[in-house]
Amino acid sequence: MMSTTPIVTEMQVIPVAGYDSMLMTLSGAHAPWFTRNIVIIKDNAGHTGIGEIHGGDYTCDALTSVIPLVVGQPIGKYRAILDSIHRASRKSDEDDGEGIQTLDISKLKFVVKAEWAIECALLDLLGQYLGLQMCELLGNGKQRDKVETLGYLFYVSDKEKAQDLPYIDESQSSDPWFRMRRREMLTPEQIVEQAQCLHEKYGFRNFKLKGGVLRGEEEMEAVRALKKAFPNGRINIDPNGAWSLQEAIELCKPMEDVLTYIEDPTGPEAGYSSREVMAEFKNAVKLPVATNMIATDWRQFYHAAALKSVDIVLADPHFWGFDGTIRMAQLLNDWGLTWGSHSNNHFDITLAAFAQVGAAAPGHPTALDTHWIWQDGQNLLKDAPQIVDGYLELSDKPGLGVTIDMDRVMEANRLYNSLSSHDRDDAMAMQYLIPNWKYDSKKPCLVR
Ligand code: GKR
Ligand code: MG
Repeated sequence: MMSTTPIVTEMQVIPVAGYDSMLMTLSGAHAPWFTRNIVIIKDNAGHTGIGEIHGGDYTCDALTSVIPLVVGQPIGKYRAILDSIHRASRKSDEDDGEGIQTLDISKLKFVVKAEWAIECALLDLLGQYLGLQMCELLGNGKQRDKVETLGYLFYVSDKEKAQDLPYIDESQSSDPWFRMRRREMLTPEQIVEQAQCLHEKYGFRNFKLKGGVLRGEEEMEAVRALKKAFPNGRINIDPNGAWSLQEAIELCKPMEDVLTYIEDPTGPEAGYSSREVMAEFKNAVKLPVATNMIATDWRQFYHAAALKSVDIVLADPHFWGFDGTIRMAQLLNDWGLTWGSHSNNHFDITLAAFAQVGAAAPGHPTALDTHWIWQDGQNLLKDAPQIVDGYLELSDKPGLGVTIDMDRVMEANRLYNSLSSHDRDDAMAMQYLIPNWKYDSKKPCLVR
């Protein structure tokens, strides 16, 4: 009889919430909380595997509905398990296929694939069974021991302007970054202070400013100030497609010696898709172009690659899966292009997963995005990975290499259950700043 790997005995899906700052983006202002779904899978060898994915009832229901396809299966057949989930899932009637090329965040749940949290948990179990780190099971195996990450800078609004909303207060913290991250930061000087504080705490030398908030010229002023403060630093900006093609060219041409890359400068316009518009942008401006908006699946990537619209694909494992992300990293490396990862707000289980994919990506990935600095301290792990000297450390233990803290998970689940809505809605908090504010993919959120 063929020998088998351990059998899955149990799969739990636990929705959780954590606290956030009033971070500003094209979509509006982050609410006081963000939500995620945690998957915990146990096997009959006594191991526990974990994964984390975006929050909300849509993703939670998708995960819960496939539990029967996972329990009872041998972990070594994880590819067949994922295949059975793909075959069983069908496109939602609400999913118009646009993806997030206009950063309509109500569509994010269609770009995120719930089953990648299951893939993570199964690879965690398989790694523990084989005594190998998860990165050894991906692509060509481990490429590095630590993964470069960037300091993700955000404009932050004054939470006192939304007094009904219970934003977390850390003004009494002994940690300078924890105190700073909850207060208003809207000027170029404050963005530089933010970067300096992050450099002190985590050692970042690379920074990305989330744009789409103020007028493009004002945001470029902040980018110039950052470059002055960190002359050897790699500085990027991501306005999430807020600028028209003409505006993007005018803003970015003078920045060719300042920016390292520009992320999603433009979106769809005048009947052209953002893949076409970004190709035209690339003809006009000598800057590498990154995206997490116009290539979020293989079909979109086919068109983006055919049009040469991008140089850097920020292929996030929550969109592409672990196997898919590394497949993308290999392909980009073979073609002389660059892989990196996008992020949304997340807990430390996702941080540990970023360490594993970052360690397995071949070539020279660009420093990975992570929102975790805005959540640092709200750990769901007993041994959260650390960012030291700008690098995310990789656990040397097998699998994902970390241990879940169930007390913290259940606390985060209680917070989730206390919320009236589980979906991200950046218009809600934004309306405290600008009454009747409505999302417009072509207008920075504070420009109305
Ligand atoms: O978390 O507000 C945010 C980001 O703006 C997010 O929505 C984007 O998906 O960070 C992301 C990006 O790089 O486009
Ligand atoms: Mg982006």
